[in-house]
Amino acid sequence: MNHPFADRRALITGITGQAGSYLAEFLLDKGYEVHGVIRRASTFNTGRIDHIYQDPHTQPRRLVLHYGDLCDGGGLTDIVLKTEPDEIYNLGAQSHVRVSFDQPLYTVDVVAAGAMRMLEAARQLQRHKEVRFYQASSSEMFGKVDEVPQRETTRFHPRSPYACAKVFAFHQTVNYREAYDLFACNGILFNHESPRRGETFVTRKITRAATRIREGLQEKLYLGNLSAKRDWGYAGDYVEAMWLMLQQDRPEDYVIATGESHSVQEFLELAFERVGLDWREYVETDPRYLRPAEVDLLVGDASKARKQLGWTPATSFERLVEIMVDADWELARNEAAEENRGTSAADRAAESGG
Ligand code: NAP
Ligand code: G4F
Repeated sequence: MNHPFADRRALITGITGQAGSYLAEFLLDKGYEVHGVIRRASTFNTGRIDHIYQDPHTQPRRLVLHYGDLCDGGGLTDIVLKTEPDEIYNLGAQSHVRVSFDQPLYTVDVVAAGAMRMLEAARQLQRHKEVRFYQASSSEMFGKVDEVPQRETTRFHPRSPYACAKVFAFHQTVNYREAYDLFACNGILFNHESPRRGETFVTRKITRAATRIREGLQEKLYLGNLSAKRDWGYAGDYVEAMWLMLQQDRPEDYVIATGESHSVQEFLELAFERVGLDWREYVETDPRYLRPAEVDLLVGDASKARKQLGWTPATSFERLVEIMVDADWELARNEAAEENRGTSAADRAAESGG
């Protein structure tokens, strides 16, 4: 097949994460050769990309993985200079806000210094060839919000070590653009979710629990603050915006959001309703999930992206909840079936005196 982007090469940090996996699919579909940075782990961590890695249409060598770590600048520079990408997407991060209060310095190393290490590597590559850089900035940077809705010009007021680190990375990205003429963009993305969302983020925690409770695999769900409001979109829609930013004539920063905000409780209501349960009977509050400083309300104004990139989100909040619940319900049914098979095997063994 003749792809218009068949001669393009992209490098993604965080390729094994939620957004990285959708972005890799998106770029491979466009014909890109995709390189990804993965961490060495004692267990498999490529579950979200195994289906594309093993896809015979992706081969030969259209998806290549390299061991690396955002804490290791030398290794990252080697990868960038070796792969010579046309586009770099820096999505790698310790991305959990609550965890960043427990591991502040580690979070800063990966998120803030990590972005800087990638920018430095890009700057070195730029001596030989043009390269474009995408930085995964976050609506968490708005924190204790200065205005509603939040747009590109809204003042930052970060409320966690994670958000402070993202603010640093944001400004360094702008600085490399201005100081070194690097084509570098910040995508200020509001929360995006999917069936591939990590299970400790609130949406996925809810959809996993609702479906597991429905299938008799779990009794209770323990949560923190139910009144926080977020602008939740679908991760599959948001990766296109990242790519579009790097296809423009000039590098700029863009807010990517749906423009709608919903509380954690609204998400709970819809998810439990979808499986025919009343959430009030199953949810309890656990102070362990509260944060030392909370972000109460996020809602984005993506009109710049709509006008300049032609980007709009395709998936509504209600549809997002359905997609996530339905995917987790299938998982829960399989788990329940597995458990029954295990039980009946054990019963048979007991009956036969085994
Ligand atoms: P995610 O699912 O948590 O994925 C994070 C990725 O970073 C994983 O591939 C992870 O590898 C990798 N990583 C973590 N520490 C690393 C290190 N030290 N060196 C190299 N790689 C490392 O996050 P996501 O939801 O896809 O988000 C992608 C990016 O967008 C992140 O930078 C996040 O902060 C940012 N962001 C996310 C949202 C959102 O709502 N999802 C909104 C705004 C911005 P392992 O698989 O090995 O853990
Ligand atoms: O799902 P969350 O952990 O996501 P949060 O903190 O908004 O951060 C996510 O979105 C950011 C973009 O705005 C990204 F930059 C970041 O990397 C990450 O992807 O929490 C959402 C809300 C919070 O207000 C939290 O306090 O849900 C509340 N919540 C209530 N109970 C909970 C829980 N959050 C989690 N994770 N677990 C709970 O039990």
